[in-house]
Amino acid sequence: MEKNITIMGIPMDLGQRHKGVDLGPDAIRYAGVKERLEMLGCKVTDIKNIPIGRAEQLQDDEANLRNLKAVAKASEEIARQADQIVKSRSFPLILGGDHSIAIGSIAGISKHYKNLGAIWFDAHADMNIPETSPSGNIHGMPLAASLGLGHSALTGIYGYAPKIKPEHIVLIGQRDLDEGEKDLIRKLGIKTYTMHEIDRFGMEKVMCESIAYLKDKTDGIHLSLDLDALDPQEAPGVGTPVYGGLSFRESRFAMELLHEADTVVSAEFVETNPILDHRNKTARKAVQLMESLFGKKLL
Ligand code: B3U
Ligand code: MN
Ligand code: MN
Repeated sequence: MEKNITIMGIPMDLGQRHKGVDLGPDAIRYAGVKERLEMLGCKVTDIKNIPIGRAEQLQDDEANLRNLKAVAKASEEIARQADQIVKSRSFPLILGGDHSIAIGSIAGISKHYKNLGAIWFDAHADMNIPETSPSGNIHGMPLAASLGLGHSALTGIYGYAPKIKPEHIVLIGQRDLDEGEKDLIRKLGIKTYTMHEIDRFGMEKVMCESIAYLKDKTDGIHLSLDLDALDPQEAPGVGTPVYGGLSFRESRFAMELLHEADTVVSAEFVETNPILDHRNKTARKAVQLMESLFGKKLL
């Protein structure tokens, strides 16, 4: 695992309807992310928050794509910044913000890899396109957009498409998929471990299989972790909680196995919403997961 880490905060809330997710990066900082990773021996730089435009100033009324222009504009800037971090040979540790930020982060990072892999921990699949989305919220679309599916204003971010191939993606923790997403997952043959498979086989098998599946065909793995992958009893500070999720214990074990595998090259922790949280516990869990990802041992 890389020891030079660059933290970038993205106070993005335009991809969904809840106030407060824009405060996610600062909630995670308040939970001590920099200090805790430094205690592990990492060299950590925090480039602070990337400014995100206000929706009101950017008129955008595309069909079933809320705040399209504002999200697209922000995505270009996120891509540029993520690109710079990888260029500087540092590990991009991106703090959201809603999950629409993944459109920009993957756009900036994937440029540096021939075959970027992605592991997507989420209660959802984020594989909607405007035609299938029940909400019009772009945070339900970033994985589809990265695959080159959906509106060209999102698929074409940073001047190229697609950013990632279906056979280089693993979905973990799903329990709330829309019909259109299910069809697309089946059609593209995307490797998916829903909560059913996690309960049936256990996290160890799921992670070992996922890592083995991506190992030889990818040259780096991007970790995209939506805090709503965790059960809302343990991580209540998210906009769209779904019961029956991962325990903190399983999630931490997954991070420990990723650390051992040593193939994660970039990561984002998204959807932390301190307004909906209890005493910042979701942000604190996020930081503990990061510690495990970067090698914290229990003994
Ligand atoms: N699939 C639904 C709900 C959703 C997606 N991502 C989150 N919620 N966080 C949608 O609106 O696309
Ligand atoms: Mn998500
Ligand atoms: Mn989600």
